[in-house]
Amino acid sequence: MQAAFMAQRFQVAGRLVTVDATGSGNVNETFQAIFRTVYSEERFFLQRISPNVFKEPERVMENMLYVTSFVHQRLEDEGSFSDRIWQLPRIIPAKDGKYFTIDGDGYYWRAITAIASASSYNSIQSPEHAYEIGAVLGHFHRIFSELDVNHLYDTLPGFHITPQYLAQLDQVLQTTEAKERLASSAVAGNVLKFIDRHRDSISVLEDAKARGELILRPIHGDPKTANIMIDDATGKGTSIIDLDTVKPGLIHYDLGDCLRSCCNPAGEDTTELSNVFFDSDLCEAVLLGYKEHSRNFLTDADKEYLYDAIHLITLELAIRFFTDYLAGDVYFKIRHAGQNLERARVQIKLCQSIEARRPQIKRLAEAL
Ligand code: GN1
Ligand code: MG
Repeated sequence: MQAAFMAQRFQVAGRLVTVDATGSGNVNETFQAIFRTVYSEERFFLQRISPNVFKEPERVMENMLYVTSFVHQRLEDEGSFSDRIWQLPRIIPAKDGKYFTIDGDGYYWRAITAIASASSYNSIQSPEHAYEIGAVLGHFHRIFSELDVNHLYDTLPGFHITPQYLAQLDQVLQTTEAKERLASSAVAGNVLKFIDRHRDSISVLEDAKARGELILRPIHGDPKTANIMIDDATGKGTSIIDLDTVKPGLIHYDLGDCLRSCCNPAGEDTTELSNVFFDSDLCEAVLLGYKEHSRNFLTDADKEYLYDAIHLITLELAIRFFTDYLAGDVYFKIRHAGQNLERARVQIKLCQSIEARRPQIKRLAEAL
């Protein structure tokens, strides 16, 4: 098996015991590998970076190296003052000293340490879990804000620039394949109608950025529930994982993405649409954790656009899943046909629920 072969190219002591696909993540191929020596064991993640998504994998790894080196130092410096041991995975170098290795077909592989005795969840487990997710995002935003944005490559141009996703949808809609898929499904037609009704709100964050009200800062890019590790022993958040999309952006992309993910108790891959809604109590818990651990990092302008961010990033993900469904599933991995359309419907249902709770969400933002 190729993953087993690639796992042995990294600087890990001992002999390979198993390497299993984890099945999580919508973009990269991820495996968990176990190596053993006569007295210890090491578990780590082995990943094949998606070439459909990341066109410059070396830059992704350079960003990751810069971010992890900087953050590890900061976590150590602050260690004795903090209420817990904050963690961040480390890149395991290949045997030749590089931070990736390339297989015979040109795919990039990397190895990343696993955060031990901690778990991540695809959907929220409790209000305490929501608070801890907010705490982790707030903590890392505070530390990430000290990174020099000029040192970070934009590894995914257009990522979270919502008007560009809409333009891509419009382009895909011109293709024969998309027209056929649309014509054969009333559900797809309704998704498109919903998106069409929201065209006016698509550039709300980009416009605020252009007016200088919101500024570029280092962001995580993908702070969904599944990317936040919770310590099994204490129940506290301990780490944020998946550093592929750390890059300059608006922190609203992160806040919106984290809240759309955490506040939908059904999770984003459910097929039970009736269970999907935006839970504003969970939103309050996330924001409380965020506020305490970011140490009041948000400005008034940041708070002003919080509702828009939650609504927009949810709508954006609906557009992204829907576009990929129409294009023949070229970006997000699927486990069954039609999954990207199902995912788009979940985000639309969530968007409707966010709209219905606009006053509550606005009040929570004002109270921050
Ligand atoms: C993708 O691969 P994964 O699961 O980490 C995507 C995010 C989406 C997310 C939705 C680089 O993340 O933007 O919000 O799926 N990542 C990329 O689950 O496009
Ligand atoms: Mg990701």
